[in-house]
Order: sequence, then C-alpha cells, then structure tokens
Amino acid sequence: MCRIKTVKTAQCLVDRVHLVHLHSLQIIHGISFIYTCGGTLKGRNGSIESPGFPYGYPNGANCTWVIVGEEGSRIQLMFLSFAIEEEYDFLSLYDGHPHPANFRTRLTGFQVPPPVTSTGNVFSLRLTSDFAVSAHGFKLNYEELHSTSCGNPGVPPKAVLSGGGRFAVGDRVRYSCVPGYVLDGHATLTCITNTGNTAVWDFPAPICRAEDTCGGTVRGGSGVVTSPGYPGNYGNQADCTWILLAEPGDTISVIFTDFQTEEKYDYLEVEGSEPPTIW
Ligand SMILES: [Ca+2]
Repeated sequence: MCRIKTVKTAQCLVDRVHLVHLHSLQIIHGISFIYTCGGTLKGRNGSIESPGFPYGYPNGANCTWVIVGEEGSRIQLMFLSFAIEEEYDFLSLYDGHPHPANFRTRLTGFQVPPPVTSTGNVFSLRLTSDFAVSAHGFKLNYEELHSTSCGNPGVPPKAVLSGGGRFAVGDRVRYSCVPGYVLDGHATLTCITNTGNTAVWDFPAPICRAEDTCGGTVRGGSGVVTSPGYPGNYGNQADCTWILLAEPGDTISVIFTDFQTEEKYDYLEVEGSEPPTIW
C-alpha cells in the first residue's frame, strides 16, 4: 500500500480509493481540518480515552488533557489500551503544563506503555494525528500519588505480578513470567524512600523474554537493558544485540549500573553515530 503525505510528494500509483480520499481531504481542509478535544481534569483519580475509542480517533486531532492533582502529589498514568498509528500519530507527555520545556516523551505504535509518573502535581497529554489512517486509540487510568506511595509498577508483557496491595513504602511485589519466557532483571521490587523523600521502586520492572533469545529493540524516553539471566550469570556462547532508538535529533546516554564480564573473553561493544567502543 502506498501512503501519500502531501499531494506534492505523491509519486506512487494512486488507485481509486486514494483519489477519493485525497479529494475528500481537500474539501475537509477548506472548512476546518483540526479536531480539538481534551480538557483539564481534577480529582484523585479518573480515566481518559481518545475520542471515539475504541473505534478510532479522528484525523487532524489536536487534543490536550491537563491533569491537576493536589499540591505535593504526583500523577501516575496506567495505560489499559494503546494503538496509535506508528510514527504518524503521537501521544506526547509533558511533565507539568503542556509547554515544550516540560516535554517528557512521545508515545506511538501498538504496545501498551508501562505506567509513568510525573515529578509534580501536573501531568499533560497531547494527542496529535495526521490527515489519514486511524487506530483504536488509547485508554488510561490516572491516579494521584502521595509521597508514601510508589504507585503501580505495571506488568510487562508475558509477566505475572504478585503481592503489592497499596504499593506503599515497605511493600514488595514479585514478578514471574508465563511458561516459555524467562525473566531479565530483578524479580522482587521494594517500595523505598529516595533521598528526595519520595517513595520510589528500588529497581525498574523486569522484562520477560522468550527462552533462548536475547537482545531486541528498545524505544521510548528511557528503558533498561540487562544481559540474559541478570542479575545471574549470562550463558556461554551468548551473542546478543540490542538496538536503542531515539527520536531524530535526540542523543542517547547509556548509564551502566552494574557491569561484569569475563575479562579478555567476553565483551560488550557499543556502537552508534560515534566510532564503536569496546568494554
Ligand atoms: Ca494517522
């Protein structure tokens, strides 16, 4: 299928359906192409869904939601469903009011993102879509977190979460994986108080990967990569490649929190736009 972004750049074969589509686009554009929605939300918790969910959000959408919690609280978003045309439509998150300086991350595609928590009592979301192709959209719950609550750490794909309750300081949760998948990362997380006197999980949630595989593609504002079996030993003959993707123009910083390989025999090579580096 060929996708036409503007009439000027349309260079592929256009069938009848495309012609009808372009024609109707021109008519819509003459009236008003921007679909606005969103609003300001207050209250301890609630939910947000994209307009038309789950039957598809409109083209030309520009919807901004601003969630305002109590002074001193943080806002946690928990996605229940997420399907947004990848790389053409976006849900942008702003850690505060929706100003460029508060930009946090841009979500797109068909994977349900993990929970995300603001640093202050305001969290904003903006849905933008281009002129063609929609998807189910998104649905999320939001909740005010107080300084003694870590909030729901989320359940990664193929993982099972046990324990928890209120996710308050001192609470523990334990992860396991469904059969056929193995856990990378820490199986147990504890809700602790950090130096800023805020409740946080002591480790990021682990991931479950299919047995006998390693590596993968990681995208999003931040993430975690661990060697297979971490914090246990990796296996012999391992050959794993991870690709970390950022937005065009962004740079990626890789911070090692733990590193141990067999000296002289096993190595990790990091390659990017700079020449490769070997550890
Ligand atoms: Ca679209």
